[in-house]
Amino acid sequence: MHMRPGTFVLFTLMLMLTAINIGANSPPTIRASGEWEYFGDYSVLTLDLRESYDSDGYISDIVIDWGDGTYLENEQLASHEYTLMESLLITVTIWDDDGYSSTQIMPIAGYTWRFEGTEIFVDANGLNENDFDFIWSWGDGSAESYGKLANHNFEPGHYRVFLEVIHRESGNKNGHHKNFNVEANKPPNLVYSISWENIMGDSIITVDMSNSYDVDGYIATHEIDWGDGEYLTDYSKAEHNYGGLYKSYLLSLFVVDEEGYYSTETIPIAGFKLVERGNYVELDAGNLPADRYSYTWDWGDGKFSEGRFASHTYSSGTYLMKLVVKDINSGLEGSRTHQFIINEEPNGDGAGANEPLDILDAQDDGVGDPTREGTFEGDSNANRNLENQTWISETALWAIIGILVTILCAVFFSNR
Ligand SMILES: [Ca+2]
Ligand SMILES: [Ca+2]
Repeated sequence: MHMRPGTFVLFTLMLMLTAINIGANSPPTIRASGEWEYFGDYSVLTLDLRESYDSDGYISDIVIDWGDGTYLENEQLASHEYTLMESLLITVTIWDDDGYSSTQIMPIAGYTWRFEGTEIFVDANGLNENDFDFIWSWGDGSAESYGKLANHNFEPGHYRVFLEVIHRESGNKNGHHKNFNVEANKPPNLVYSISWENIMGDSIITVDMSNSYDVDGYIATHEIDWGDGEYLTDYSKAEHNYGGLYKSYLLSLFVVDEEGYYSTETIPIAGFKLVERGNYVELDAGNLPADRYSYTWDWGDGKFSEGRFASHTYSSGTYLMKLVVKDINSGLEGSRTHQFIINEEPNGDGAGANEPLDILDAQDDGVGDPTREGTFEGDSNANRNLENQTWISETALWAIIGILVTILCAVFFSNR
């Protein structure tokens, strides 16, 4: 085979050039800097790659992986929004004209938080604890490192919590701070509704406190004192039978948070005993403290009476009588209605309207107390810890007194 010398020289030169080229090409150099702007619930990072270069060629391709599933190609100056609720990794890859590439990774610090009372619980999510360090500076002089999950108890005050995430291998890092106002524990908010049903002459009340909440913790217990000696704990919704409701009661509701702070409300439950003599009625609403509760009787005929005891003389007709029992201080009230149907019954003696009227029918109309809803935002009273107050029902008190008397008697007689 004959080869012309010129062809051989060209071929050799090409081989040499290729070899020089392979041996000499440098991958591109990445120079990145970032700037943050903060906008309340999100932040914008502007990433500047314009200082990046290729020493022996030119940059042909740029890919930015923002770490949240989105990418951007061929921008040297790029902005991206972050909520900073988790730690992320930005990966920048740059290719040169020879198809060589360089990659740089940059962590982004972010975290979620929640408070239980004055204690913060933080979670940096995302990145792997084997490759990254997480350093939490609490803003009160203390700091701890290395975990994605951390918690810290504050004194009430204002704190700047700083998280720094460091990539161990490269040393690349990013920090992010959030400001917190830490306040003393807030009492829970009592939200309740009350509904009535009258079944076979019994008054059944349903109390629902399940919408109650605690802004800085959780509700640990719900308690109900029905006011008739019955007491219930650990139910947010419950039903109770007040029977014929022959007197008024005080229904007390409690919600207690995990730190023992509580909110309470006491609602009057209106009830009465009824005595009928012809068209004359006598009522007794029971013995709630007279200085704290008012009783208003709306006879349904345009007339009103006040006080625990009341009496009224009706003329013939149908009347919806309503008793309202009101807490003078709180304004909370309970009501109960009763329908009187009073007919003039001629007895044949011709005396007509001057005859006593007979009550033909006096029945509970089942209206009862309409469903009420209330919210309680807490007052100075509610800031006290439950531990400072002994809650004891009247029945329990008498039971304890009974036991004490029995013990004293036993001691007294055994010593004789
Ligand atoms: Ca190059
Ligand atoms: Ca609380």
